[in-house]
Amino acid sequence: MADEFPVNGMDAVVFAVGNARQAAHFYSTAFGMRLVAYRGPETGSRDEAAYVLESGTARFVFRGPVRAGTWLGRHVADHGDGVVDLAIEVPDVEAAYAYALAQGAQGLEEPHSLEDEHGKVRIAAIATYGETRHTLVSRADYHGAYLPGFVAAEPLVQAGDTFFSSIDHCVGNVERMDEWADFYHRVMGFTDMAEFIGDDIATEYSALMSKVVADGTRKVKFPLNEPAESKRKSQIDEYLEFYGGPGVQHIALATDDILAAVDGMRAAGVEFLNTPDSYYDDPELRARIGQVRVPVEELRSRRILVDRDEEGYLLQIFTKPVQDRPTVFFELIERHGSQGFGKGNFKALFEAIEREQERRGNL
Ligand code: TYF
Ligand code: FE
Repeated sequence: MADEFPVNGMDAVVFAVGNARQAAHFYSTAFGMRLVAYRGPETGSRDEAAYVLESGTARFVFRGPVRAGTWLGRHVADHGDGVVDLAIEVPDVEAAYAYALAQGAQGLEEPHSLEDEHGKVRIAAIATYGETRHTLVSRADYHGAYLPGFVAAEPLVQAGDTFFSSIDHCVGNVERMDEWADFYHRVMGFTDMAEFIGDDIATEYSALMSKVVADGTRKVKFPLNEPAESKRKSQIDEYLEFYGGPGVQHIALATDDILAAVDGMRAAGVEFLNTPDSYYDDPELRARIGQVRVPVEELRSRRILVDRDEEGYLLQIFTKPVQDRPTVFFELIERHGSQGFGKGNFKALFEAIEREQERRGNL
């Protein structure tokens, strides 16, 4: 069957933040990213500054308002720092946009070209959950640092270790998961991946339902969470309340050395969720995970989680929210065959999140 909506992969995660200069500094020093491009008042962008950072193929863009009365400033006032755009690289912007609109997507930007001395890109955009959008980018004929309008920039800090090499998945918190899963099925031809957390599996610990949609090649993976009824306030409800609606919850970053990444990021001040010793002492866990590439003690000392399925195993860990609001956070994930999302860790993970919710007074 022909792919109705071919994609090349994630192009960028675009954040709206109160102070893009400081965000760029934080992601340089604490996340080991490298500034590669910039746009701002000095380059003719009168309303906002934007910093483009990379780590491997992962690209983050931080946009901040430089004057009063902008859309961006209003977005930050409403939602705090957050993700405005999960940009997807596609081979054919016209075809992708036409298909999406024919399938009922809301168009936000008609296909158009941007050009400079480094070549040409084609761009369009469609709406997704909340105030989030998917920019569709074709950059096969472009050789500049990011996009026309941006200038190449030197790293903000001296080069250090790189902690991750690509974007593994981008998770959305929504009010109605099935509606948005259907949106990705219909509009992008995405299909469900195996992992599903529903009422059947849900225990007192998983006050959420989750479904993963992905493109046919599994290069773009979008889990979608919906709050579920429980005795206590769902972590997803906490997000929806503090973000002010649906939005991106976490970005998972693929690493080939999660031990070094956690050590480096912790040393730079990044806070990760804690996992109790009982997780590592559990004989059932020990039996289930079998042999992994390091002794369990190496995982325990760093609070790294491990999960295994028929295809292999994965190591993962979650940061605490990275801004004042209890909204966006990050995941580090090191895959060894498993294409899952750590279902076996949901209980331990959700308990850790609930402990944080409790500390915030939001349970
Ligand atoms: O992306 C995932 O599905 C995993 C697990 O609030 C997860 O990282 C699911 C929900 C959640 C936090 C993590
Ligand atoms: Fe995840």
